[in-house]
Amino acid sequence: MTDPAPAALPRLNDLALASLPARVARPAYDRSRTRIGIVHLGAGAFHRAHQAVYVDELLADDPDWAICAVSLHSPGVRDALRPQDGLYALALLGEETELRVIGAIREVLFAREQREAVLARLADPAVRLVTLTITEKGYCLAGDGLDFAHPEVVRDLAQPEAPSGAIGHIVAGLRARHRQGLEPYTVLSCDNLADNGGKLRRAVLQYARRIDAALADWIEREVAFPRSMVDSITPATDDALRECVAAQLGCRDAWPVQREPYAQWVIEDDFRNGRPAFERAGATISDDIAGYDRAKLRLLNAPHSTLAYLGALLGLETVAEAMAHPPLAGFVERLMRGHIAPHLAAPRGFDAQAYAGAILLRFRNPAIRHRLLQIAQDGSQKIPVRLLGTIADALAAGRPVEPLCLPVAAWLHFVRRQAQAGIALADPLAPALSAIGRAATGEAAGDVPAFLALDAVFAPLSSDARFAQALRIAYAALGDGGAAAVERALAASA
Ligand code: CS2
Repeated sequence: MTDPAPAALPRLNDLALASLPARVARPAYDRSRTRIGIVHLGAGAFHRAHQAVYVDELLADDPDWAICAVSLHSPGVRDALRPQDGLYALALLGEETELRVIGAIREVLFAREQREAVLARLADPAVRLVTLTITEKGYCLAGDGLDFAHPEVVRDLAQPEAPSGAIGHIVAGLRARHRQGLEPYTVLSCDNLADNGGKLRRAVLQYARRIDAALADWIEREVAFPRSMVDSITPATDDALRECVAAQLGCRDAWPVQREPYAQWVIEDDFRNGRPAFERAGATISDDIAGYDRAKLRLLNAPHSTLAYLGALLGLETVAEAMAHPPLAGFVERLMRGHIAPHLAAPRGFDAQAYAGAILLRFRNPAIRHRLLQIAQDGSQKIPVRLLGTIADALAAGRPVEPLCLPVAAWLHFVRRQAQAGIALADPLAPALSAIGRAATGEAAGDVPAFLALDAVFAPLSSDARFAQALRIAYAALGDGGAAAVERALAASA
C-alpha cells in the first residue's frame, strides 16, 4: 500500500496526541491506564471503524476493555499501527468530514508471526471477550456446519496447538483456559451473517469435538456466543483519505479508516464473564437479533449487491454513481419497497419502509466513494444470505420472484464477464466460478444450470423449478451482460 503523506510529517502516536489540532477528537482517557480485556480477530477497517469506536467511548468509565487486535492473514495492519502505538484516525464522512483519533487498540498482532503472543492473550484471565470480523468466508462453513474439507480446518485440526484460522484460535484459547481451570471468554461475532453467534457456536463445537470431547462438553456448557448485528458503510481506505488525514492532523497516519456517520450495533445479552456496557456507547441490547439481521441483510446488503452487480455491468464505479443512474436507482427502490420490505419478518415495532427510505439516503451520501467492486467481492458468500432467503420466502408464499432474480442473474453475468476477460475473481469459490464463467456461452439454457449446480451457493433452492425458470428469464433479460442490454432490462422491469 502506498503512503502519499509527506514523510517529513511526524507519525501519529501517543506523543503526538497532545499537539493535534483542537478540532480533532481524541481519546478522553489516559490510555496507559487501560487494560486489554478484548481480543479481536480480524483487525480490518470495519472493526477499527465500528466496534473499536464503541469501545473507545467506554474506556473512560471502564478501562478494563481495551483491545488486542489480531490479523490472521496479513501483517499490514500491525506494521501500520505498531509505530503509531495502535492509534489511527477515523474519518466520519458527513456534510463535513469529522476526524477522530481512536485509542481503543492497545496491541496489534499478526498471528502467523506472533502465535505465542496471540495464544498468551487468549489465555490471559483479564481477557473476557473475543470478538470477530473475519467476513463470511472466515467461518469455513458448509451448509449448517463446519466444512471439514476446508484447507484451513484440515490444517488446524492436524496441529491444533498452532492454529491459523479464527475457529482454530478460539478453540486453542479455550483449551488453554480449560486446562488451567480458568473462566472462559465470551465469543462475539460481528460479521454480517444471519445467526452469526449460532453458526460460530456450531462450528466451534464441531471443531473442538474432533480434538477433545471433554473440551467440547465444557464449551457447550460454559461458553456464550451472543449474536449481533453490525451496520456502518465503510469504504476501503484510499490515498485521498490518507492525504486528507495528514493535512488535518499535521501528522502521518499509515492506515486511517473512514465510514459514514451512521453506525448501529445490536447485541444479544448473553455474556458469561462480564461485558462492557456497550449500550452506554449507543449499542442496542436486544433479544431479537434475528429480526434485525434479516432487516439489514435483506434491505441494506441485498440492495447493495444489486447496485454492485448491475452497476458494474453498466460500467459504473461507486454506489453514489449507481444511485445517480435513475433506472438502476428506481429498480433498487422498487425491489426494496415492493418485494422485500412488505414481506419482512422484522423486529417488533420496526417500520420497514422507513428503514428502506433511510438506507436509500445513506446510499446517496455524496461524501462517500464506495466502490462497487468492493461490494462485488465474495458473491458466493453474500448472495445466499442477502437474496436467496427472500426468494425462498417468496416462493413458499407463491409470490413472483422474477425481480428478485435479476440481481442474482447480474452476479452470474458479472462472473462470466470477469472470467472471460481473464480478471481474477475475489471470491473463495473463484476456481469453480471462473471455470463455469469461462465455459459459459451467454445462453441462459446452458449457463444457468451450470451455475445452479454449485450447491455451496444455491442448495436447496436449485431444485426449485420456479426459481430455475425465473433465473433463466432474468439471465436472458440481461442479454450479453453489456451496458446496453442492462439498460434495456431495467427499462423493461419498470
Ligand atoms: C457491503 C457491506 O461490502 C459489502 O458487501 O454490502 O460491507 C455494507 O457496507 C455493510 O454491511 C454496511 O453495514
